[in-house]
Amino acid sequence: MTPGTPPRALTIAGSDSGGGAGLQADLRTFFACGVHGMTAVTAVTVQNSLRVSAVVEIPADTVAAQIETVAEDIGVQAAKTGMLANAEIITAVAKACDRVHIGRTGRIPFVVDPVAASMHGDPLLHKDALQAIRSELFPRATLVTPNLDEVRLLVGIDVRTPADQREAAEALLALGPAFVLVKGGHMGDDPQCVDLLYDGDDFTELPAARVDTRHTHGGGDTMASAITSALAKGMEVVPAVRFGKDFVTRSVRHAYPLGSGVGPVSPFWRLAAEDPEESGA
Ligand code: PXL
Repeated sequence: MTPGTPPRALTIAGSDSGGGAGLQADLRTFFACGVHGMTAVTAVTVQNSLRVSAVVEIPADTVAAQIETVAEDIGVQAAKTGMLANAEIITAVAKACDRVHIGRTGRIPFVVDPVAASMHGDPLLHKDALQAIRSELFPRATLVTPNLDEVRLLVGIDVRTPADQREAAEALLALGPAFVLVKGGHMGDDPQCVDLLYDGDDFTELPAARVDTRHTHGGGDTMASAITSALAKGMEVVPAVRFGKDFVTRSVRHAYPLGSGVGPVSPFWRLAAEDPEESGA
C-alpha cells in the first residue's frame, strides 16, 4: 500500500554544521512531528558546539527561488523563518512568500522566529536588518516567537517582570503579527519558565518547570518548528503553541552533551526508552 502524503512544512533558515540548531533542528522536529520538512537555505554557518567561526550568506534570489520552487510543486501547509542573515534576504523572502500565499496576505500559516544571534552571542543577523524584520516580516506573520534578547533588540524593552513581558507583547503586536509569543526562558532564575501568548485580546500564560541543563542549543528553533508542524496539520494557533511548548520542554529534558560546549535539545524524546518522567505525562 502506498502511504499517504504527510503535511509539508518549510523552514527558511540557516545551516548549523554542528547539527544542533538551525535548519537541522527544524528538519528533525518536522520529521519527529510526522510532517515532511523542506528547506530554503539562507546561510551556511561554520559552527561546532563552541562557536560560529564563519557565515556564508546565500544570494537572496536563490533563497526566494527555493521557496517558490517547493511551494509550486510540492505545496506548503505552514512555513517558518529562522536565521535570515541580511535585509536583502528578508525582502526577497517577504516577496516570495506573498507570491506563494505564505503569511497573512495569503492563507498559509507563517511563523517568524526573529533569530538574531547564537546562544554564544555570535551574530546571525546584520544589525541593519532588524528594521526589515519589523517592517517586512512581522506584518506578514501569523505568529512571532522572540526570546527576551530579541525583544530588547526589536522593541527596546528589557523584560524583567511579568508586567514587562505583557508590555513587550503589546509593543510587538503593534508591529502587525496576528499572535505574539514572548518566550520567558531567560527571565531571572524563576523555577517556572513562563511564555506569554497574546493576540490583541487575550493573554495566555504557558508555564513549564525550568529544566536544569546547559544543553539547550536549538531550543528556540525546535519550539517554532513544533508549532509550525502543528499548524501544518491544521491546528489553530493557541493549541499549536501549547503543543510546541510541551514538545520543546520534553526535547530540553532529553538534551545531550556534544563536543566540549553546548549540546542540542532532542526532538526524538518519543524514541527514548521507557522514561519514568515521560510515562504518565
Ligand atoms: O538557535 C538559533 C540558530 C538558528 N540558526 C542557526 C544557528 C542558530 C544558533 O546557533 O546557528 C544557523
